[in-house]
Amino acid sequence: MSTIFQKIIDREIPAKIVFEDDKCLAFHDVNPQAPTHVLLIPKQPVESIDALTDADAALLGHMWLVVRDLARQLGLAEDGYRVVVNCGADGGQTVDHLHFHLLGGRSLTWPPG
Ligand code: DGP
Repeated sequence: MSTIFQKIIDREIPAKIVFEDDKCLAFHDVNPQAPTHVLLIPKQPVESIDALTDADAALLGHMWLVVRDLARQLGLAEDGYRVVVNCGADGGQTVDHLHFHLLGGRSLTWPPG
């Protein structure tokens, strides 16, 4: 089944895209929880962290480096930021396509709810 994020990859629905390459896509979250809230997703349809395989190691390494660069480009690196990946029902995952939340622009509290 095609998720809302697959529809964004396929340009079937609009999103405010901030980065794209052959492996991944980043766009602003529609319901931001911080002044900057961007989602980074792989273009290949991986459901969640739990669905990852050893073959995805290079993809994940690449995505972390994209997060690093995005944080710098969005002006978050100096003051800091948070990267969150929700997994499954108890983790609060609502879209079954792996996504990294990049949050910043304010001081974030801990622990999460
Ligand atoms: P999670 O709860 O971790 O599965 O986060 C899903 C996020 O996806 C949530 O913060 C809201 C965001 N989201 C859901 N639908 C859309 C959409 O159609 N467009 C955009 N830009 N973000 C969406």
